[in-house]
Amino acid sequence: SVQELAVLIGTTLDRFIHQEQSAFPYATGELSHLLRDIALAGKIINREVNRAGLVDLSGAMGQSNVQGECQQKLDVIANIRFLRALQRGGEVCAIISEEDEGIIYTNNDNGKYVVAIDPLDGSSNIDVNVSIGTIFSIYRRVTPIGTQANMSDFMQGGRKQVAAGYILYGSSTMLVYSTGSGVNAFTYEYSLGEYILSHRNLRCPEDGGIYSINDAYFEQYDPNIQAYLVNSRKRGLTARYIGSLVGDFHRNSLKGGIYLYPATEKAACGKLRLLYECYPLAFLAEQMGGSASDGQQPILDIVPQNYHQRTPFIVGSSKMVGEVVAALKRSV
Ligand code: AHM
Ligand code: MG
Repeated sequence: SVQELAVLIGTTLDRFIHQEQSAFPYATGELSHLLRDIALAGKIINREVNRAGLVDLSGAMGQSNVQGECQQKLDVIANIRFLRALQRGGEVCAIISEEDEGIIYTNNDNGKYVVAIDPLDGSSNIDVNVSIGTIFSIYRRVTPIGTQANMSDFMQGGRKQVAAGYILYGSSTMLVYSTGSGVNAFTYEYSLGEYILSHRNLRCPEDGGIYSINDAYFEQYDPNIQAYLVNSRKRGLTARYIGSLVGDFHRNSLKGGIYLYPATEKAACGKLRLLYECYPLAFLAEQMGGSASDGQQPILDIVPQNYHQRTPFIVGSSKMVGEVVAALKRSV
């Protein structure tokens, strides 16, 4: 059976979640369910992502889906899938998504958790068969169970995340997450339809040889960032930039490296969003022994003000992030 096969090749996500939950005798299992819901929605998105190249083809042939709607963009589809999964799951009372302006209520006021999510990040890579990802962040609500959730549930700050993670739709599909006791990665095995534990307790190398930044904005960066980049070239670092945050983050976490999206002249706070891009990846980075900063303070210490706020983002190997932060401090 599929179960037996999975046992042969390793620990499945479900088994791992179950084991992790059993380690906490008072855990009620809702967070486990929630993680499973996200993983399941990820499988569905994965299928859509894999078929993306065929979508235009069916459009060209005049096909529409069962509801008679025209094919929708993949990021819109991903948003619908995740919202539906979280709504049906019953553990979540409210959601913030990159795709929606305000709070999305799930009609489950008894849910204990709220989720901030970027359903499909890396928009410029979606239509061209390049890695993209889902990023999620989970909090236990602070408003009373049974009442309507509100902004305060989402404005707790990055250190209050109870879990965070991403799904990378790359050359293979991976779910990487942490509940605050290390980071584990699961690779999706297509024929089994299971995520299999492939990287136990991921650690980010303290130092690395890769830097990832959009070099086209060089002239717009702070002179200290410019100096850091010039120096990086002299030191013989190598440049890797997909323009897909999840992919760039994943690579650098495994190999050792730094990702930077600093402030530019046009965007004083950079581009990336605090709640559903930077907080969750910063949480993972710290859990892996790496670090994440906005240049002044750790990302997780930023006090949030609104749902879609942006922040400069410097993340990766702790030594490299430290060097950039030190360089920026020299300018003030
Ligand atoms: P998105 O949320 O519209 O997809 O934008 C986020 C993406 C990141 O994945 C990526 O690191 C960055 O934007 C790339 O931006 P740029 O093209 O300015 O370098
Ligand atoms: Mg995004």
